[in-house]
Amino acid sequence: MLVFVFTALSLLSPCLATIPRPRGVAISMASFYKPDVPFQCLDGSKQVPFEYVNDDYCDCPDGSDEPGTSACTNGKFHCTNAGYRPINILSSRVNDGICDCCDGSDEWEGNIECVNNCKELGRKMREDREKQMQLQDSGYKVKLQYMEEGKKRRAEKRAEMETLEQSKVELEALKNEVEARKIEVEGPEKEAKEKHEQAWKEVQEAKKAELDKIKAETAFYEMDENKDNRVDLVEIKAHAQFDVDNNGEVCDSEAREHLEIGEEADHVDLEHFMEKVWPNIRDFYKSPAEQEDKGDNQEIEPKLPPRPGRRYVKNKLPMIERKKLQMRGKYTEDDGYIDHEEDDDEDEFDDDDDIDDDDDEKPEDNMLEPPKATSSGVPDLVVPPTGEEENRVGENKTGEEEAMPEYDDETKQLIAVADAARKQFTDADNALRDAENAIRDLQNYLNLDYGPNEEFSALKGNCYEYTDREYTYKLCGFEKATQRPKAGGSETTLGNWGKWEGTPEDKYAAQKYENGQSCWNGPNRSVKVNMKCGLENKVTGTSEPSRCEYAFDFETPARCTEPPARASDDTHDEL
Ligand code: MAN
Repeated sequence: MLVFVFTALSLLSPCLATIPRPRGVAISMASFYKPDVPFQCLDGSKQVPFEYVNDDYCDCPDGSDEPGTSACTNGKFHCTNAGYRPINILSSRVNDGICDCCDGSDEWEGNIECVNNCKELGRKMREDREKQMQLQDSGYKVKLQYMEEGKKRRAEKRAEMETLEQSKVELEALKNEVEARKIEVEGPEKEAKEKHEQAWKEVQEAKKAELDKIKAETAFYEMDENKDNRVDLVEIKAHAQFDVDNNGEVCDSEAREHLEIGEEADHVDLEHFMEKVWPNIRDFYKSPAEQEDKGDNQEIEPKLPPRPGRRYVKNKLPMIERKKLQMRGKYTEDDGYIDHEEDDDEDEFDDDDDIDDDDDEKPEDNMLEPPKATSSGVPDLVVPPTGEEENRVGENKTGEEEAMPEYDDETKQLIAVADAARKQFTDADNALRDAENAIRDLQNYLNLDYGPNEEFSALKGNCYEYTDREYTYKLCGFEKATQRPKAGGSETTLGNWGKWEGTPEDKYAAQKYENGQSCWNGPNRSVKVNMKCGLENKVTGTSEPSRCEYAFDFETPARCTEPPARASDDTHDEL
């Protein structure tokens, strides 16, 4: 306040501010320039008569004898600048025709007329200073709120963390408990399910064995062409699949080997066939129909006028029938059935077996005729379905997998109990994970440095945008900085929160966001955010001082400081 008073006084009566001293000398130096004693150069190098001061001749090496002329190149001229700020200028600027001092005192020779605008400059300076003080004042009030909120937030997070740590312990115990219960009830459940599944498997296997038995019997009767209930060497030789050495015929030894008989025997009965022969051939055995079919399932059109809607299918004729027809000249391998006497021999083979009704096909039409029961007691053969109609074990009629029957009530009950225990376990496990995740988030929050008084925590979780001619930049406090082209296109990460990067004296003057997206042929992008006091949080400017290294200007109340007492300024006038 005192300074203001002095300033005001000096403005009112400038004469009060005059203390005798040579031109260009500050009041504070006046005592070194006493007119009645020799002048001591200020660097102490020599003494000269006082008349040498400002005589336009440079005597002192430090130029101190010529404060008010341009005689010394290294001299200093002091502008009093009453009403504004006193300054020192190089004495070479004295009387150089340019007004350097706002009071015009440097141009005392009158080469140029200088207007004294010190008052005006002083007023402007004080206004600016006042504005700054007001800004700091208002900003600091917000900062106080930030500090309070930040501290509160930290305390809340710490408390939350403690609660969660406690819940975590409890949840771990609960998880262990329900896990033990789960294991306990899953045992009987597993056992009961396995029992049921095993029983189902056995049923399936029995079905499979039954089917295999039918296939074996079918194969036996297919091979037994002369229907004597034996498969003999001649009959097995008719099956090219037993031609192991591929020489075009099934020789005796090959036939015997497959029939599992020695030199002395020449046939096998059904029992021997099923027990010894079938296991060895089941994988490659082909029914006569399959052998004839060899892939292209050719149809044999009869030469006789076909009945409308009927056709003769080559593989529908049992081999023995074909042989009979062949002997009578009514069948050739190339042409199929040939009729010379229209329809006269229809009864040679059963229409139902040999002719398909296109529109009215019955499943039985595709089956081989079962051998009739014989006097020797061979049972009627149950012929398995052939081709696509065949039901595989484990599949239903439509080819879908046959579903396992439902579990019995007791097993269902065990499953229900185990399901409930599993659910309890999953719930406990999820709750524990949630707690762990929340603890991690809290830890991340608490690990950050939000300033000496938590004031910067106001930036956490908030984003601020700034758009220049080309890009929209975004700063998300303590998280990341991005850039998006205005013309459209994807967002580029310029950096992720790194550290405070102010000066050693003022650590919180800048933030660094680093390790952004890599720059082609350059460094990973990074941003330095320079922070200064402002009434609100905002990015006020962005630049890219070097490629992929960005600088943001950011204003925040968190950077405002308690304004110093208003009296302390340097506009004091020299009295
Ligand atoms: C993009 C922007 C620019 C950057 C170049 C570098 O265009 O991220 O700021 O200078 O890539 O190739």
